[in-house]
Formats: sequence, C-alpha cells, structure tokens
Amino acid sequence: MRPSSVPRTLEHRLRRAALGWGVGAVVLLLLGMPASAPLAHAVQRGAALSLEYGHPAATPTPVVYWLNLTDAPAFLPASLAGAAPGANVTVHLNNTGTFNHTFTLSQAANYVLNQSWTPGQLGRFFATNGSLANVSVLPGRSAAMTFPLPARAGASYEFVSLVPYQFQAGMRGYLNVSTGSGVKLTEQTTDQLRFLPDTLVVNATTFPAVIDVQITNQGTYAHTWTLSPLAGVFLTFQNYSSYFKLHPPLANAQITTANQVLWANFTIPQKGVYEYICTASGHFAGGMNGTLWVGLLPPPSAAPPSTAIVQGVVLASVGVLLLIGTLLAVASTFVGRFPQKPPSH
Ligand SMILES: [Cu+2]
Repeated sequence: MRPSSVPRTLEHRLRRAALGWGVGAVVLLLLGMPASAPLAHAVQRGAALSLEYGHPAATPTPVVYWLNLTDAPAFLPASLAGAAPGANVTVHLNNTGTFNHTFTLSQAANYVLNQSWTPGQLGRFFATNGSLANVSVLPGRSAAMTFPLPARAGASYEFVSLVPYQFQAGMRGYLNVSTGSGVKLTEQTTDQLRFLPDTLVVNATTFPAVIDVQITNQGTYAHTWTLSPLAGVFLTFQNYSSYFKLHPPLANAQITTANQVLWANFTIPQKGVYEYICTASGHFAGGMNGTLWVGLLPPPSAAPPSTAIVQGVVLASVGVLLLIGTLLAVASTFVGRFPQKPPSH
C-alpha cells in the first residue's frame, strides 16, 4: 500500500529511467555488432595459418616453373627450387629477346659445367650424358614442356642455353630438388584483391628451409604469387617491377584461371620476413600483398588491427549501461516501502 502520490511518481520515473538505460545498452550492442564481424574474420585468419612439418606426399606434387630467356643472355630466374624428388615438372619458357635461346637441363646430378668449354665441348657433354629437357625457343615466342625429375632428393641439375657462346656468357642456372620434407602452407587469392591469409608463418630453425605453398584462386581474376628473394624488403607499387628485375623472385606462381590450384616451391636461405605480392596490373596497389615470416614470429599487434579494442570498449559500455539500468530498476521497487517523512507545514 503506497498511498502517497509523490513516491508513485518517483517510482514511475525510476522505472522509465531504468528502461531508458536498458534500451540504450541494447542499441549500443546492436551498433557494436558489425565490429564483431572483422574480429571473427581475424580469428579465422589466425586459424588459417597452417604449420605442417615433414609430410612428404605419397605422390610428389607437380611443380610449375616460369622462366624468361633474355638477351643478357640469362635465365630469369636462374634458380628453380622446391620440387620434390620424382615430381613432374612443367617449365614455361618465354623468350623476351631477339635471339634464339635453348633451355637445356643436364641430367648429371650435382655436376657443374665448365664455363670455359667451347660450344663444341659443351655439345659433346650433352651428347654423351643426355638431358632431362631440351627446348629451343624463337625470339618473342613461348614454349612449355613437362618431364619427370629423377627421384634423387637434394640433387642439383644445371641448365644452360646451347646457342653458341650464350652459356659461356653466363646463360646458366640450377634446378634444385628438395629433400622432400618441405613445410606446407596454403594460400588463397580473391577477386577482392587480397591474399588469404596475408601473413604466413614458418617456425623454421634450420636453413635453408624448403617451403611449399599451395595457392588456390577463389575468384576469377588472374593473379601472381611473387616472392621477394631478400628478407626485410618492403616493396611499393612504384618500385616493385625494377626490384624484381634486379632480384629475380624466389617464387613467381602464375594463377591464370578461376579455381586454379598450384604450388609455389622455393627455398628460403635465412630467417627473416619475406614479402609477396601480386604483380597483376593494379593488384598490389589495391592491397594484394602479404608477408612470409620464416624463423620469426610476427608481432602480436600485427594480427587483428584495432577492431578488438573497439569491441572491448563497446562491451564495457553495454555493461555499464545495463548496470545503471538494473540499479535504477531495483531502486524503483524500494521507493514507497519506507515510511514517509511526515509532511511539514
Ligand atoms: Cu592479383
């Protein structure tokens, strides 16, 4: 029995205030919702960082290499790495020069050809010892061939151009077969011009470290996965093409079609942070880059940006509003339960 009309009004006002604070808390919680989506994404992204060790595939994964043959004369890149013993290798050759060039791969494991040989002596070596691949490419033309590698882990095979005096002038390179125990990572390319994840971590302790990245195109655009050969170099979209001309990429996977899956196989010489970018026109400028951390851990702040902090502030605010609302509601139930001060005249 609360006879007085004054406490009834106070109780009513307290109830209204409690309701107001409660509604405020719910509205704030709803407004805060979108902020929780990037957080979930960041967690997912963290989980997507795969770290697998020593899982040699039963059937060696096919490997695709892309080389430019130039009039320097040179092969770009001159070092092909990461293919497992016995793997099928496809070599795409692009003659960017005005002379004929050949890609001729020695089948003599760990044998370094003598650069002072005459073209005749070099020809006799290949006639005697054979080759794993031998393709001639006309100026401005491209060619591709697929062949199986010998099942010899860790072997190195030299490749040269047999056009007279090109090998002697430096047109040579090496294909290094992996030990078969490379670290496996997965990566996706998207039409939003992003790599997912854009941070790859390999907890390597011994170097060189053999790494195999499986790249899946989730979208329809063509992309590349092009890895800097030098640690700690962070490229800009103005300087990356001149940089890669000077420093041929460690890996340069060309994703050309939707849903394509391919591997980038490479060997990291020493611990560090290696940047990878997409060299498709406008993609790097649009944000298509990432970092590979080998033997180092990325700083914790690098994973989720400020969304986690925003989320915390929102949740704390919701809590405070709900607490105030609850206190007001409780206070409203007590109003009128106590004897009133006698009205003074
Ligand atoms: Cu791209």
